[in-house]
Amino acid sequence: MSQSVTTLKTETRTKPERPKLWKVILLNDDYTPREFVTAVLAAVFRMTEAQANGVMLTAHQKGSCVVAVYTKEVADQKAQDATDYGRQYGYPLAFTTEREE
Ligand code: TYC
Repeated sequence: MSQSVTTLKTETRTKPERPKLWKVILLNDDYTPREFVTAVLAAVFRMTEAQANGVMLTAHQKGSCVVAVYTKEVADQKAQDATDYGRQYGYPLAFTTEREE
């Protein structure tokens, strides 16, 4: 009589983790000209002038505005680039990053 071997395979499926995302946040200040903020947003975050103007106005009126969401490395780099841009012209323009819930 031939022998047969049965093996049972258990497969554990784990849902792939969603990559954690980070928000880039624009902070209002009293000194940076509005047009400059709009230009930086358009250049660094590849927004249209109209989109950039809307984000600038929200930060101006509310104190801050979420600009975009990226992986941590990209968010940190963009926030740094945009902040540096203002610094080059002597403006206190500031961007921060915050983990998305
Ligand atoms: N509040 C600035 C002004 O009145 C304009 C400004 C808007 C600056 C948004 C920063 O994130 C900002 N000139």
